[in-house]
Amino acid sequence: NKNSLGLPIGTTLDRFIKKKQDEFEFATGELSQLLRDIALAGKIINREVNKSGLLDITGAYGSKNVQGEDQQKLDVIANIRFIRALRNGGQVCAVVSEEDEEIVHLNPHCRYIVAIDPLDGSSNIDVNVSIGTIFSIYRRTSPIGGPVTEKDILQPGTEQVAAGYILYGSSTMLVYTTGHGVNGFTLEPSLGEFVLSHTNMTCPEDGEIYSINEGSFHQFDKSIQDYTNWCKDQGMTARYIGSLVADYHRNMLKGGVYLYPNTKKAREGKLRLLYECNALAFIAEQAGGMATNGSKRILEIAPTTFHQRTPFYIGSKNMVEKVVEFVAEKA
Ligand code: AHM
Ligand code: MG
Repeated sequence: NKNSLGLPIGTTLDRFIKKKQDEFEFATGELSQLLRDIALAGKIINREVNKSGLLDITGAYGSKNVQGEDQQKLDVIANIRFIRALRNGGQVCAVVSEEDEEIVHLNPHCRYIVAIDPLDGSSNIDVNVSIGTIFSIYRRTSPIGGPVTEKDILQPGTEQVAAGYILYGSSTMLVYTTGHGVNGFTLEPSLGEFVLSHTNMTCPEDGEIYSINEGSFHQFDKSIQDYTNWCKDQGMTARYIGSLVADYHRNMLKGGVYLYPNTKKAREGKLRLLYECNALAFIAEQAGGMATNGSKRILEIAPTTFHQRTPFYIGSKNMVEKVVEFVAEKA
């Protein structure tokens, strides 16, 4: 029941991070603090998510909450909470978020940049289905103390220092990597602590599950249409929650492939490179899986804009390679 660090199942996230810092990884402790801040934000968002069905009820008493703020949608609340936690934690100079058009500038004397989707799976928020938070951490390349530049933000995924996600599912989990394997922590609600539950997570090389929104079939390129038909010929299982984190997480554990291709409506695909795809691609590779846009490794795509989209194929290695074969044949 011990992982490679000799830490037993049940170790709290805080202790795990501390132990890693002591042993080899983050000399200054700043990254450790940042990871703890993200976990704290996750717990706060988890609390909001859990009572989300009650928001309308409390809203019925008036459109303002106790602080006099207007009642807001959960994804907006999550963004506010997340950025507040990062600001108070004091390790981050800038945030790029799905919820903010522009960069959010925090403390210029800090080293780290965070890219986040505070609450992904927006169509599932109001219907009590799993949703997630996705985050990537980068080191700025410009000098500490000066203004954060566009170049600091537009780094390829290979430069991630750490990345992870929080899944608000039947239980709440935080999964992250710093480039030394992937570990998963489950929130123990009565303690309010994430505890180590999944050590050195790996993704099976093969699987039976394919996850794609087949309602858009007629909008796919022929290669992806052929691929989904091939999946059916193989007798595979279709699973699609419509929540990237949940779909990815299931496939990583069970073996499967997730596809969000370019479509006639979404010509570049739908998902965002900086705060949706890169984090999951880093985790997938650390777990022995693979992530591509069809012709290029996701982590090597050089971003040109903050909110850019990309076709996204991720999951079990052999299954993603099969998708690449189909895409290459029709190119
Ligand atoms: P969002 O950022 O607006 O929530 O959109 C991202 C979500 C993913 O979680 C999910 O995989 C995908 O959109 C589903 O899209 P679709 O409904 O087109 O299948
Ligand atoms: Mg999103």
